[in-house]
Amino acid sequence: MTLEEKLLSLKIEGFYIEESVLSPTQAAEAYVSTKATLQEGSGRIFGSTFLNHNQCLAPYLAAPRIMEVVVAMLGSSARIISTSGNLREPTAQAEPDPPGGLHVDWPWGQSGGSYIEGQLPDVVINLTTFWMLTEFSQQNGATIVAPGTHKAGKNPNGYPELKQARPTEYQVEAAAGSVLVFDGRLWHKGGTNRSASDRVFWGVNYAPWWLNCHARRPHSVEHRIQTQAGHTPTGHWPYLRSEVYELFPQPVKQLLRHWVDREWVMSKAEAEAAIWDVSYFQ
Ligand SMILES: O=C(O)CCC(=O)C(=O)O
Repeated sequence: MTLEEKLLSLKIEGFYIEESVLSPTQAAEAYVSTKATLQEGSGRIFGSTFLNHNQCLAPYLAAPRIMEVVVAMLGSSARIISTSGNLREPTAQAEPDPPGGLHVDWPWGQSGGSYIEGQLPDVVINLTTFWMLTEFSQQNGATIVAPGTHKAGKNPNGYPELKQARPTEYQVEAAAGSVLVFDGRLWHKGGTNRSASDRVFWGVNYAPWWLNCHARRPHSVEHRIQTQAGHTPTGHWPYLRSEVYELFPQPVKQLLRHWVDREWVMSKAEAEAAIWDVSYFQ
């Protein structure tokens, strides 16, 4: 697909599939590594900073074919705001999930905390990418999307009437090493894994520099404000450890530098200087 074709798909359907971003060997190695880490702990420990615990995908996160789309959609200062490792085990359930039951993720989702309220703005503020470390198939419960729903201006979270099936629901099938790229507003869900093996993928979110993610960080001012408003943010995105960050190639560092512990956290003295330093007003 050309860049124009990809952007058109994102605009009309809300998603496209980038094939062979990882070679079969790279995907297989990342699968083994990701699975081993996920089996060590729980999602609660990892938060959405899975990179602190596993770095196997880091060398690829600024892949040129992904970045050309990210930059075209979100600008040249776009950055990665969350990373998660996901393992979907086989289930004994014989039937696939019934249609419906779709959702969108933060900040569009309106069932968790710190979300965009009311009518959703018609603007792309994040691209979600699912990096497939195993194949995605109907049999193993590949992600299901409802094309075009990113334009709905509403989302299904918390609205029972919107949880109905959409006639165009589509299950994304692709080989390991592919990346599903979608507009963060797109309604989606995981299917039922009726195969004999796990389905493993990373979720990586890209967003423009101006998207405020602090509500996801415990003890931040925004987290407290949202909590007081009754929207306690669920899930957390701990800072990226600097010793981990140092391992990454420069183009990947560019995407992650906003997230590193210590480096960008204002000390009390700096905060006071920012208030009183008259040179800021000149
Ligand atoms: O399991 C999947 O394919 C979908 C996961 C999902 O819906 C999500 O991470 O928000």
